[in-house]
Amino acid sequence: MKDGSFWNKKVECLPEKELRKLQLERLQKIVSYVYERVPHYRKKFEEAGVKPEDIKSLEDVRKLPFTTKEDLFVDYPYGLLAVPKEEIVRVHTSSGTTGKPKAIFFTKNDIELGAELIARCLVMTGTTRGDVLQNSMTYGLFTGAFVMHYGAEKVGVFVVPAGPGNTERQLELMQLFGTTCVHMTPSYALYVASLIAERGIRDRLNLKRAYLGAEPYSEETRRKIEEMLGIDVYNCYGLSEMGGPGVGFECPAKDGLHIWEDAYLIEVVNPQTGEPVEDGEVGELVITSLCREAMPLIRYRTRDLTRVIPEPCSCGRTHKRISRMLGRADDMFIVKGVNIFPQQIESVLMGIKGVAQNYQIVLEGYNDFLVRVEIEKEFFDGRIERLLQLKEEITEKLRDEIQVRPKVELVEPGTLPVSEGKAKRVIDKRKL
Ligand code: DLL
Repeated sequence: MKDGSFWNKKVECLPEKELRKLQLERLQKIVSYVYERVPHYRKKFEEAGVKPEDIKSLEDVRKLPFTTKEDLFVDYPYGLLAVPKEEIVRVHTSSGTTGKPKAIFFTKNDIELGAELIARCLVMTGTTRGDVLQNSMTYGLFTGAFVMHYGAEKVGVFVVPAGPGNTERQLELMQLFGTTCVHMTPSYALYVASLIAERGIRDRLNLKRAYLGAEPYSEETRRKIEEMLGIDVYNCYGLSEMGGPGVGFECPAKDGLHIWEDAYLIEVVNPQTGEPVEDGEVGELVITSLCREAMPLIRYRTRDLTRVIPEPCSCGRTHKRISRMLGRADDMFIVKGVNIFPQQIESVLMGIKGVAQNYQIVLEGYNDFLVRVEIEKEFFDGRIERLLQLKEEITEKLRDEIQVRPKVELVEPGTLPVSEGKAKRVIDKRKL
């Protein structure tokens, strides 16, 4: 493990007992706070027959009803606002697959909280004053860029607010300012890395680290990007509803994401029943924000699937770790009765030599689906045998992983649409 350092060592290494005590105090406070200030919460608590004073231990959180995405649309957009409107200093939105975007409000303290948590994440992974962070997430209604930006500035990092896209310009900026770290989605990072390889400019860059998040990706993808660029890749998890990126972040051990538990109380539940699963078992992540002011959420169902890593971390931080997201419950698709997550496919593809950076999954019917894969240029040199062999290898490895044999189509690099933000990997023709 490489040396990491601390932004707020006292809190980051708070002994377990004190951390739980702090969480309980904050939980009790936030439950009373929303009960008093948000009629929708009061109504839900009353329907569930629970009062703030019933929360006597952290386990008592289970007495409280879940908050779901649907609750964010009650008396939209201000239905869950817990402060007078004058206290709002910013809104971020997150578009679901359909309909209206979720609107998430921030007070000044909420902005400060996001910056504080990101500051911990950056310093933990070795980024500090003197570093140059190229922020290639979208600036705007999306939380991704702004929250990272404020956190980086708080640390004293030199931020290049590049935004996404215009990859030529991204490469120019990297060279001009000696960018040491980038913040982008993993799908875009794969594309940027492929362009850097194609131009042969890796040695002219000063890149050391990439913070990749906003969408699920596999360990194989991390490894591939690390190898292509000769850097360390850290996984960054978050969601607008909880204030954006930095809810969970990898430390230099790169073995799970620490959740900042002084700010978030997490549970992992069975997505069907809502019952808690054992530590170490996969389930849906449920988060209660303990410190947010404008719009705290109680037991929010993220739909993200993960598991708690029960062992203590070698970095010394006491805050619980979760595994990288195994996918979103909503992203799962069923073919021939088998449940498949896009990430299983990604993980197989990115581990195969010859596979390039991009792929697409096309759901054609309920019994078959197609995986389109970009293959390294050198495979298109007329040697059909080699191509067919690779196609067979991909098909077999996918079948081993998912138990269904997909159709596989090999295409040249640059054929599939490039994503600059969150990638759309699955085309569901059954719904078109
Ligand atoms: O994506 C916040 C963010 C920005 C996180 C930048 C990291 C970096 P939303 O647009 O509201 O917010 O989307 C949140 O994206 O519930 C997950 O399904 C997915 N997601 C975010 N980070 C990761 C990650 C931002 N590291 C939704 N791994 C979440 C897997 C992720 N999925």
